[in-house]
Amino acid sequence: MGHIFGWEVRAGGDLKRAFTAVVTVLLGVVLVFGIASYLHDSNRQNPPVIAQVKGVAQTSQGVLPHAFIALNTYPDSLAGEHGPSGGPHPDWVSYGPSTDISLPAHSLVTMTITQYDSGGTINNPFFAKVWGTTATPGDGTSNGQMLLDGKPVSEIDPTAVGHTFTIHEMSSPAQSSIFVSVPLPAVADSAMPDTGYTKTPHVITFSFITGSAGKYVWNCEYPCGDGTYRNFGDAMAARSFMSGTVTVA
Ligand SMILES: [Cu+2]
Repeated sequence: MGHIFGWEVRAGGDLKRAFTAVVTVLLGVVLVFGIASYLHDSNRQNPPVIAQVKGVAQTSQGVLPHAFIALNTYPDSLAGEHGPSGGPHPDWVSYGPSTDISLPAHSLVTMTITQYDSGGTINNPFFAKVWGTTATPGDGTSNGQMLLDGKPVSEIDPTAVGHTFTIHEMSSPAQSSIFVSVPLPAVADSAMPDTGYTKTPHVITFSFITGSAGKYVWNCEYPCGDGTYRNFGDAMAARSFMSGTVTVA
């Protein structure tokens, strides 16, 4: 007779069978916890970045609250929402501090993106152009432009794109339509340090007007996810790196 977790078992075959059963159950538990923690990590998200209203602005739709929000684009995942360890894919490119953003309804939103990543030729030059923006008061831009490192532009070199920030039109009668897309130029390879981030990122500022409350999605349209599917894999094929949600409330 032997005892395994209080069960009386006969020596020999029964003991072996009981041992095998216990090991199988333990392996199952380890596997389930492993998968759960992987899924938890891969869905890790910071709280949304919330645009802050600071005063009002004169716009084509009259005087509106003027909200400001800032995001960054990184050549890895070490500075954004995946935590200082970078989460499950520290070498994947990412937006931060979060890929979920929240904007006030019926407002002028001015967004600044600081772009630390390199890049290359975009597959679709449509996304090297600026779409859907309105003039940012006081910075010299017109409708359809963005401010790039202090200069108003309506497009960038399609052979030197780092990422895009593209809020997608949602075909729904229940919410206002928004389509905004801005290209973020690549930092030159010569300016990309071996470790840490470039001291000379590109700074892109643009504005757009929100409508009534709604939920939208955005993503990067430059195939920046190394790997499979002609660089549309990895970071481009997962949540919380190059895509996220826009909540207008
Ligand atoms: Cu990208």
